Amino acid sequence: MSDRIVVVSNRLPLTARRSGGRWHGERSSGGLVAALGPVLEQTNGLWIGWPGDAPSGDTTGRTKLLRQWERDHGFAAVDLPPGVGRAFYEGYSNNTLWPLLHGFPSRVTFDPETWHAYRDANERFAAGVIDRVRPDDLVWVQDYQLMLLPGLLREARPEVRSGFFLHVPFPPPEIFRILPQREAILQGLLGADVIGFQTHEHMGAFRRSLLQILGIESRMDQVEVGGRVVSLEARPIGIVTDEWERLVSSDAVVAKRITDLHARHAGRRLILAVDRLDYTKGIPERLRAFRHFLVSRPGWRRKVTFIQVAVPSRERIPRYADLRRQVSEMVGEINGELGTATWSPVIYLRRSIPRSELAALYAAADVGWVASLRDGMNLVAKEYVACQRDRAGVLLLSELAGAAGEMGEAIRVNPYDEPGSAEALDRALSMPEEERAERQAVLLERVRRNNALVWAERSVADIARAGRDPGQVPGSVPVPPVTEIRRAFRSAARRACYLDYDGTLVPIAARPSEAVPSAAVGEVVGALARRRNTTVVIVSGRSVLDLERWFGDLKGTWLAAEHGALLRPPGTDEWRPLRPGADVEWKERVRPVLEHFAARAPGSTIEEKEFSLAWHFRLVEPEFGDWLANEVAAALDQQLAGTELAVLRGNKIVEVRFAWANKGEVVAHVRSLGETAGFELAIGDDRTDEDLFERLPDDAWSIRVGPGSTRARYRLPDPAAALALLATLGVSTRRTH
Ligand code: GDG
Repeated sequence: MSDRIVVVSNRLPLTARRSGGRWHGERSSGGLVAALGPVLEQTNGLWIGWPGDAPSGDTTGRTKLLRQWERDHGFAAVDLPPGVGRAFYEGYSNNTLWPLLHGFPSRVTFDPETWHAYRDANERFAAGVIDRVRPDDLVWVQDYQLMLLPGLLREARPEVRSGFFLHVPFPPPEIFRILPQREAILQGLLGADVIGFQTHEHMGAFRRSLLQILGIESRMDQVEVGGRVVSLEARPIGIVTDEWERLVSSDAVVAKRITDLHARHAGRRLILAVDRLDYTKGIPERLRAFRHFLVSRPGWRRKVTFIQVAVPSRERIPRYADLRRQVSEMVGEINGELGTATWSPVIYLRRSIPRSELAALYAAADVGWVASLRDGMNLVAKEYVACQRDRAGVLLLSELAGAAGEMGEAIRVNPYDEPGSAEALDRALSMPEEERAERQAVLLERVRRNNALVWAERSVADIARAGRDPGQVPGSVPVPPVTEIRRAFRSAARRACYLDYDGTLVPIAARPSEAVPSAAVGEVVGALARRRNTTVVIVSGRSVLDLERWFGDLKGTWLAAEHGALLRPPGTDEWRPLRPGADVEWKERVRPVLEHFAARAPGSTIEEKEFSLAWHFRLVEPEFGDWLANEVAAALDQQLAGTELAVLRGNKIVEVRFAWANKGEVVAHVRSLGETAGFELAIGDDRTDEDLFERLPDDAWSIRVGPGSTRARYRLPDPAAALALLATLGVSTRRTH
């Protein structure tokens, strides 16, 4: 890894503090610091973030300290004026985005002032990056406080590669769309080259929001915007497993604490929960479930103790202060109601405890209980497993935490289900040792393998790769070497040419019916097809009717209609389906949906082909049409999930067709007939032609017509240039076969 890494996060790993008139840095011990430390060190990297409030009065000492940090540690401070900092952090970040992203719309506060502060703060962070970044750096932006930053950086420094990682969930579009600034936030993120999520579920929700809100279609792992490719990755974060294991196995202080805990709670099973005091963590829900457990299973009373560590967090926000009161009251209630003179059911530690104490608790607890109502990942689950090592406690894990996707051997719980959680706790406490050991061994192995260092390295490698694929950099795809192509064409024993129609052989017309081929097109394609040992395939999204009308007389060419769903081999009049027997009864279900939308948008039409249905809205008022198209696509996407159908959002069209009906399949079919040895060429202008390019071998002559990112090797500016190239191949000379 040689490129310098520049991490940007809301907080720096050091906070500037004054005590006794002197300024010093206080380290935060977060997992992110431990994970990123090694990659930053290796590359002599930079970390840019906020160093904590600047008090009024004389700050020369502070300024000196911050300068020294940058020089000695590569920690560069971005200051925020107090008003901005608060409205940015407590306001928009934690009162708007946090509840929204966690799927609690009723807790979201919308305040235009805080939005301005959020933008302002993101601009200040961006300026901090822009001042320092070098062209070869890899910038890696962390989390929801900085969602506008990738876009701002892209505007100012388009050549710099950047990534963004979202530590928290991304909600379904039905929730995300209530955010008044939804477009700006999505556009901000799309400034990055790579957007990383904790889980595929969050990534899928993001993709659906892109479609519904911006009308941008995406593939499973990438999205094309403004001629760039943005990669999407699911990269679940891990912990620095070694550090936790070392604490438990060889730290004397921790060992002593573990012994003390066992002695103090002898004869009782320990249940442990560790959270920031945040409503997403399900603390009241878990207390209720624990009470239910004790009430419904009195046999366990006095035999268990539940230790809840809750670190105060965001206390200036009223909702968090309310939660703090609520939890204290609940603990008091349970202990008062069910405790005895010698036993408290719940031990409540409402403060941050040292890591050594935390490690000892993790190691000593028989059950680790995570009850998040929603959580990006939840590192506590992983830390518990790491500290148990071979002791085999049981992890009770909310199915709504990102970690659930990776930790299948835990007992999964729905944190809203009080009796269900009580039952799961009972099961955990009663589980035979052998089963516990088996589950723990698999979990531990996975926590070790997918650790935070691996996460950081992979994420950085994703960013390093971005923008290095020549198809992704505008202007970097060369024009085709015509002489070389002609030479290859001539010397090949067999040759195959795949030609798209609209936008490739003829310019795109305002109305599809106007895109009639000129006489020159017929001549050029005809001449090419007349060359010996040459297979020509016209492969288009058009219907059989259109292709018959325009190319019916060219008996020497293959025609492929509806993106390849139907084929007419050379020398015949007969069209055959690519997959015989494909059932199209789905059209009966999809047609009413399209009709419903068509009725709302005068001027739009439904086109029915043999294997597809499309809704065209070229004549609808553009903004309304686009909005409606997003709705159609989203509605169908959901309805058709898991079927072999695909919903495609093209230029002024939403089309439903079989996922297998794509141009790549045509290549595969023609190749399977053995007609392609020697020379292969493909020309096309849009996304559907990328399937064509993808199926061809690397040394084939693939040519993209017009702008847009592509995996083709070459680019031509327009259909006229494409036609000129094909014309030179069609001309016979004495030297050819
Ligand atoms: C966000 C996402 C995602 C807790 N109490 C003490 C203490 N901790 C440490 C734990 C753990 C961390 O805090 C909490 O991490 P989580 O992952 O559980 O949750 P969030 O703070 O909400 O983190 C989350 C994470 O980002 C990473 O991407 O997993 O979903 O919400 O490391 O050990 N540490 C010490 N004393 C305590 O009392 N020293």
